Amino acid sequence: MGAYINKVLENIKKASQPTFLQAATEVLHSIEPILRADKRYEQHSILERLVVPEKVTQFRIVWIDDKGKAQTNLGYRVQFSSALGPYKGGLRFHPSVNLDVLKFLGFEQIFKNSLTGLMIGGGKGGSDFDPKGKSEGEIMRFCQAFMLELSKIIGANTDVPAGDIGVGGREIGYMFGAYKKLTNLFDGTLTGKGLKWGGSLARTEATGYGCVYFADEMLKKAKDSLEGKVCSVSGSGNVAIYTIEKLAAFGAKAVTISDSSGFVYDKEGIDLELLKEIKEVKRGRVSDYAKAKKGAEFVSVDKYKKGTNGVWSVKCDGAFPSATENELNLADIKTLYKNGCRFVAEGANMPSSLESINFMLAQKDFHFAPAKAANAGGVATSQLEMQQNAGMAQWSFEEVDKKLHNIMKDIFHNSYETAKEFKHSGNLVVGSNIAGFRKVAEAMLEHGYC
Ligand code: NDP
Ligand code: 2IT
Repeated sequence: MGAYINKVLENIKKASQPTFLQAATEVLHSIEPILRADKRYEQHSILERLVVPEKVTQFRIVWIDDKGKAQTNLGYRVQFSSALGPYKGGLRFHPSVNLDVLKFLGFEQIFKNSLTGLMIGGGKGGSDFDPKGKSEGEIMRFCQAFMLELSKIIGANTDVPAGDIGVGGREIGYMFGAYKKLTNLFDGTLTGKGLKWGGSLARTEATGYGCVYFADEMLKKAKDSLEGKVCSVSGSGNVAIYTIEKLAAFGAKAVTISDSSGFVYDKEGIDLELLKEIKEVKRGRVSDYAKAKKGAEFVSVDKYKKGTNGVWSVKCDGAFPSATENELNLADIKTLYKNGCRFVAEGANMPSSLESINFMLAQKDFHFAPAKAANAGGVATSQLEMQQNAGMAQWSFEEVDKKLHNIMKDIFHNSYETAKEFKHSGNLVVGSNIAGFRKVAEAMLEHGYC
């Protein structure tokens, strides 16, 4: 079976896409037990088919900056798998976006979406556009220009994008406005919409809340709880903010936030109202938080020890990486562990390197909640938004939040039981990847070769 997996990975290596290769390596090796138990997957070339996106669209985006100059960016949509439903996944606006990054994100999305138990396929898109330092008018014109092309390939029953890094409620609003005008449709083609025009209550909070619900379930299984835990959180965007909010509701205390300029340590616990004001209203930086909050300390990235992420040098009981991929490396996890950290719940996509995952799985007294399972609450609630749109309904916050909580509990138990079934008790990487894979692979077998 190892030979089959390596053959598929060799083909990916040829494409020189290191981030996608990393994601595929983790998934393919961890599902080896089911490939060995059920030979149909190899017989019907499931892996070879699964690692190739069904369709990739790359397009040019031309927009006009405030000086009247035409600017050009690249736009993409990777429609990876429609085995379980319409393509579903976010849009990322960040200068690091390229096909490699979007293939990794789209690939992860297939299994994550499968784990939610809802009818959604996997996809991802975005642009190398950098929203930092852009005016409101520039953001709007970029979003409109992006939608000019994207609108041709998406639809409520075809492909339903949402937010990700650099894309929040404001950008979804501008894109929806353009989509509506271009297509003459008012439907559920984007999720994360505003509450007055089809958005779901609790979608904004869903990824962070979901990640904490998952961590709570994981700790409960180990006869422990979040109560009284000191937690380190990275990032300071959508996922980080609502992780911090829900941690407080569970009696835990988040003491860090970060961005690409540095991190803040606030021993007293992050002041959520201040953080929301700085990030959601003023669109500021974490250094502004340290300036405004007495006792909070800002450490800039140039002070980080080489090859490490400073935010993980803070002593904590548990860590919630919620910024970006590969932000928690082997040296970081060793520091966290040495300082007493005993669990990690991934809010970001692939924040931990393969080496750090292996380190966590090797510790008997450590609990690791992998991204595909732990951060699935965002996309799950997006699917609840699609359900509400299809029925022209709006559910209450409590109703959506309750459904989200139940989905996260189900994902935990499904992953936990699947790991046990395949003789890897407690290994949620194996459990979640096999549980996610099995459903997609079965659908592919039933659909025939396509
Ligand atoms: P936001 O844009 O709201 O926030 C991103 C945060 O991460 C910012 O603080 C940003 O800092 C930081 N960050 C981004 N890139 C880097 C980098 N290269 N180095 C250091 N810091 C960085 O995004 P989200 O909160 O929505 O997304 C965060 C993570 O969660 C991503 O991995 C995303 O894919 C994942 N995710 C998001 C979901 C959602 O519903 N939004 C759902 C599931 C996963 P700065 O401002 O300096 O760039
Ligand atoms: O990575 C993710 O799951 C997201 N960015 C959310 C995708 C969605 O469609 O809500």
